[in-house]
Amino acid sequence: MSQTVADFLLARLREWGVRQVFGFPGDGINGLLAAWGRAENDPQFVQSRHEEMSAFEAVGYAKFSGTFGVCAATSGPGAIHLLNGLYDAKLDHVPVVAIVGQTARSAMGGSYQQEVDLLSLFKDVCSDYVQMCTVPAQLPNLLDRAIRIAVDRSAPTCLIFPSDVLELEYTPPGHAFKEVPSSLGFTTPTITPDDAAIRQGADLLNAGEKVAMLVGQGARGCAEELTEIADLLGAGAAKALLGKDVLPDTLPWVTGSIGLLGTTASDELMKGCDTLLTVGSNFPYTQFYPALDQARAVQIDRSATWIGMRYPYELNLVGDAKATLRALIPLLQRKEDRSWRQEVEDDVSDWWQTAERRALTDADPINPIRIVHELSERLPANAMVSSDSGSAANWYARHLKMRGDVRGSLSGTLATMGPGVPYAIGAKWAHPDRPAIALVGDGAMQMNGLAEHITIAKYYRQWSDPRLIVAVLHNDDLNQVTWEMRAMEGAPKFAESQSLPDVDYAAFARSLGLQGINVDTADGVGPAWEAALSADRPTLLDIRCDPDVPPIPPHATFEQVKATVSSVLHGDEDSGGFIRQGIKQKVQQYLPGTKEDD
Ligand SMILES: Cc1ncc(C[n+]2csc(CCOP(=O)(O)OP(=O)(O)O)c2C)c(N)n1
Ligand SMILES: [Mg+2]
Repeated sequence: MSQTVADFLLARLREWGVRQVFGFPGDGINGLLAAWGRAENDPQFVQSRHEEMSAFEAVGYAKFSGTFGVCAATSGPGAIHLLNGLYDAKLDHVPVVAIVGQTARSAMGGSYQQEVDLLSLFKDVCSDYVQMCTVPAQLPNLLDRAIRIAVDRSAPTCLIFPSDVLELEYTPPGHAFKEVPSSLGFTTPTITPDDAAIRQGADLLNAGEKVAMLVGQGARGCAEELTEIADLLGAGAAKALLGKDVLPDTLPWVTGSIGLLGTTASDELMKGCDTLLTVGSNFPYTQFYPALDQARAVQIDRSATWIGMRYPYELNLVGDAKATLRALIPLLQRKEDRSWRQEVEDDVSDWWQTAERRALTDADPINPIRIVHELSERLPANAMVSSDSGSAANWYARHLKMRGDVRGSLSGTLATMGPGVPYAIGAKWAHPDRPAIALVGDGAMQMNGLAEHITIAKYYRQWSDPRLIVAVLHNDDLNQVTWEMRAMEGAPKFAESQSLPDVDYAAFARSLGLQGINVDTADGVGPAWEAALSADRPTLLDIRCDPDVPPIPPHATFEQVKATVSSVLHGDEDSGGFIRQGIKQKVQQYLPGTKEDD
């Protein structure tokens, strides 16, 4: 039998090294599914419960593997379901290729069933590259470019296939007018700023007395260079959310996360520095940078598209982070006065003491911070950790202590609910021999996580290390929203919107043949992590935790916050009168980013 377009598409994906495609079927891609059968499921079709999960799994795969992810869906509704996951890829700069079906060419433009204008639908999210394949000879070039552009720009791209095109006989482009032959692969250049620019950067850093570094995901793989620079300059380093795994938190000069989800030590670092070196980060919240006239600053970023924003940088160095840092190192002078470095290290040590105190403060029934604290103490050095949006993101950012080769991620920029579990699934396909751990709110579980446990149960036996652990922060509340309402609006919890129906998450996991553990005492948290980490299968930890522990901003003490919380709770019951008298101001004291005069 001759090769169809779909057969060729799968063969080309194999040639690009693709091992899994995260997808969900439908008749827009029937021709592709038939080809998959003929190809004996190579690359493997990984079936989710919902196309958005397929997209998140592709994003998770890409984030944790360092290569690109591929997802597939049918025309119309399937394609639409992919969108949120693809936006997550776009906003966090992750390479993902989406393959979607379309109605047959003979029906296009006829307002046919499931016909949606897919070129327009994907035009924004896949703005770097979205194309429709209408004749077979287009194909190798379309696919090769979709992959190259996704990887080169760290962005999602999309290919649309009318269903009948997938079933056509494949004919390669020839040596002819208006045919576009193509080729596989590419090498990535290492861009370094020129010598004069490096010299200027070094001069600026040498002139400073109190150097702070801000590192983001663009600095991944540069721990050695950052350490050398921190030692030479007596500097400290704060980490943006997506760069949390760039430097381990075991280093005494690493201040942890920055911003609303940040630590006291990062806050002090930014407030006290006279020089800022930003590497591979576009951390958006200006108010957490040094004051505008406080520091001289230099930024390193791989792309001029993303450089120079957020702070009035004196120098914007476009270059590969590792190569640029390496070029800087020989020009940097060791700072003999180590007092700033000592200050940074003292603040770091204070922060971790504060963190522990907060985590071990009693709450009813369990303090959610404790869940992450106990995990930090037991975290395998090769773990891959994801967090969902919601209160878990606060505890992940601030309290999870990264060390060894631990990798971590979350929806940093779109901050969408729902990727915690599918990211962990994507991570397991990237590294089946490493444990994956997801921190997920009960709202996110009800939205996506419960259904995706069916996917976990379906596939876990294929992973050489079967451990995929989901810790559910069971608070019967969309708690992050409840706290945002209190802080930003001065409004009490609106139960109709935020209270969640109670579900036995662990029982659901057990019903699927997974390990499910209900945890309702603080002393049970540590042993529950241990049971999950020593299990021969995936585990869901259903942990009852206190919705009255607020996301604490850098400088509030736990005791202050506890006092505030009880006032706020009283206000909730008081249906608003008490709120107007002062809760707003009180909460604002503890949650920065709100205006005094709101
Ligand atoms: C798709 C989506 N819908 C809504 C939101 C707004 N939102 C952010 S956090 C959150 C609540 C999360 O609740 P849950 O998962 O239970 O976590 P908790 O904060 O209670 O720990 C909501 C609704 C969002 N970020 N994404
Ligand atoms: Mg919740």
